[in-house]
Amino acid sequence: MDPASRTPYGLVNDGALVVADDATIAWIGPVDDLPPELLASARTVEGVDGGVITPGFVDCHTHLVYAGNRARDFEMRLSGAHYADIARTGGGILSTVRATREAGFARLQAASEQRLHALARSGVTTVEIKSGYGLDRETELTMLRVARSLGARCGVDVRTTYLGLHAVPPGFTDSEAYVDFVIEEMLPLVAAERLADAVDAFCETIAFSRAQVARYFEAAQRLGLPVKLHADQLSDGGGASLAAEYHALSADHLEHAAPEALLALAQSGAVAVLLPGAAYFLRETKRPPVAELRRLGVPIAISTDCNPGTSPLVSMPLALNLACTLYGLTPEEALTGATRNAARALGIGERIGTLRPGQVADLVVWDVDHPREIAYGIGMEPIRAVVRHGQPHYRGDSR
Ligand code: DI6
Ligand code: FE
Repeated sequence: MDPASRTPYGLVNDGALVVADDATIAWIGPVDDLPPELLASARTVEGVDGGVITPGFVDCHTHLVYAGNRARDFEMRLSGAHYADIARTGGGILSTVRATREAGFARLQAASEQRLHALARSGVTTVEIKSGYGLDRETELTMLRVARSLGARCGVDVRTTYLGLHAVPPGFTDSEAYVDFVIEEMLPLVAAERLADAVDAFCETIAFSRAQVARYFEAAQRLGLPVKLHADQLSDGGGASLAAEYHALSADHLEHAAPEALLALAQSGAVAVLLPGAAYFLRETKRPPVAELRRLGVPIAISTDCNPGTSPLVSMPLALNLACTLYGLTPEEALTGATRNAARALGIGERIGTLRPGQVADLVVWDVDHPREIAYGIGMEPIRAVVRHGQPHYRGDSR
């Protein structure tokens, strides 16, 4: 699918795709236009009769490294408790922090690996993984190391994000003192060990203020680390305009974003990452401003937000379905959001996310007649194969 072409979905009928020895796409187009010398020099030729090929999914916002689960919170919310109340009374994120601190590297790796395998089977070839359930020096570094280790184990490219400002951990009575600790000790350490590709923060009434996040972003940028933000998920905390001000790679969630902040977001070039799994699981009825984002031309990405508290979701096709049913995205927008725009949200759109020459050959071969079927199924994952760096990786058992 060539994004430059104007056919819906950029679909090429009766197409051919050539992978070079360096695992990039060498050529793509209608099979009738395939230069004969390319076919003659090919080492292997595979037919995908009747199938559809898309770029591999890029899951650009996950918290999949954690221990334990939050089924108890789920039960409490269904009996009337609110997410923010559970968080304020030591449940929520802090209960996952306790479990994650206790787990240690090996248990954390084993639990997280299962989730990443599930995502990979659902077509994900690149994943972003955040820290943020350690919130102390040792466990945050362990989380980032576990995240990095999972790439080779699951055959997925991993981008790591240091989520230092996720919650104020026990032992800090004052959130300012925790922000100081993160800025003075953690950011320099994470940067020196090259453990993170970016940093993130939770800008929210129950988490960190705009001023605190601004201070953290400045410190991160001085160390050369790109920033992104959990913006206006539960309330309007000025997150969208803050993300714009600091030229964040992405502003994520945005359910409660102020309409006047969106123009600044558009001008900043940030990607809006929408996370319908969290809206579904929290039964949030406030919708992100999709029409306004479209009107302003803000690229929209879709991700699972895989995490124990608000989105225990390990399927990208299901995330696409939720984006369509809950947010009114078209199946085509959802697919673009999970590939091209998600790659852009990670700052790696030059290398992955589309099918064009020069891009890495990360592909999904779908057992469908048309790409609209990818977002259509609820829990269907009609995957014939996932190809990573030009090599068949997962073989599906669809149909
Ligand atoms: N927003 C989210 O949706 C997750 N983190 C965040 O900042 C939730 C994390 C959790 O509840 O464990
Ligand atoms: Fe999140």
